Amino acid sequence: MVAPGRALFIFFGLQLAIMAVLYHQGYHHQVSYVLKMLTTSVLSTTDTILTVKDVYSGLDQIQPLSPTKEDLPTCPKTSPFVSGPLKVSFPLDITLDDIVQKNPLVQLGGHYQPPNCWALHHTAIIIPYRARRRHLHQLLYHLHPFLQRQQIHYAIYVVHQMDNYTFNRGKLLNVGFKEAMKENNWQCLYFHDVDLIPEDDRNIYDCSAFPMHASVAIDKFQYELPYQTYFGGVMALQPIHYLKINGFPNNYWGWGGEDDDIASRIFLNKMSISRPPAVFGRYHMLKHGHDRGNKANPNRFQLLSRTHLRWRYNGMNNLLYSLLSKEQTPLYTNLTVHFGIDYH
Ligand code: BGN
Repeated sequence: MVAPGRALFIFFGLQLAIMAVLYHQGYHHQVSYVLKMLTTSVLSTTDTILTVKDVYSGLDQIQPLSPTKEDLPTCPKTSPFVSGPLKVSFPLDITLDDIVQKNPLVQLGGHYQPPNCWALHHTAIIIPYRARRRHLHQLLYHLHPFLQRQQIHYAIYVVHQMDNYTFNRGKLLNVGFKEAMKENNWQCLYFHDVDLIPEDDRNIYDCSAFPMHASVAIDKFQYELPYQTYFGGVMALQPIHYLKINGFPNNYWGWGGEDDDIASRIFLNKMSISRPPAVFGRYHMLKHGHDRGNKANPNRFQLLSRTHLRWRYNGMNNLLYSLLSKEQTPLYTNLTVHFGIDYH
């Protein structure tokens, strides 16, 4: 009699051998299809074993430890509050006051440090914004506890384009970078669309050796990358890398292309893009109609074809803006900017 464990081992060994032979005989597509099916089913089974939690669950256990900060231990590599898939749901008509009540440890300007250990990660979140109040409230409701689960030191900056010119996401992100770095020596910057809600807290908001594309599986795109070099939605860079590629281009007015441009800048600088596993990098996109002042940019194809010639002269080193106000609100730092008629 063969022990059941051993029989299973032999069975899988045989399957693998058969697939290797088939692959060798030219059945590449069929073999990769079977392998893909197997890995997705294994990953989805492990995912269903993990229970889907409320993003606030367990956070009441985070309490200040000792009275002197010097005595604090370093936070563990893996936070004990990280658990896996999270529920994405919001109370009806959330107000900012409700979110403040639910996040008592968040300080003015949307700053947070774990109260009982020294954080290993120091991350600024930059959100480009115009006229999406409900989405901003929903994102703040979810993102604050999401980041606290990860025991990160963080702050949230909302960069608000306050004029009637066409929306300019790239330029807003450059402003966010500049203003956030004036405030603190952040090690990592997350550039975060207002309508993307992370669905799994194992998607840790820290930086890696290469620029990171976090939103790899968005429900709107059936939880798959729309194309291989897609770098939109939520992405992160270390400051040194952001400056090396000269940040985002400032001259993409309207929808589309600025994310492809920054991806090109990364490749032109001989870096590659890191991505979390697709089961971690899952996002729900909040529904919205057409944004006024953000129609598709007809020049984006031509601009993109010239990135290799222009990236050195267009970005952080020619950024012009007027900062109308910088306001520390209880849940975020609000940077209001005006670009004027500046077509850099
Ligand atoms: C692409 C857009 C991106 C956008 C994604 C996903 C362009 C440039 C022309 C090739 N790029 O097509 O900006 O993030 O779709 O919506 O339009």
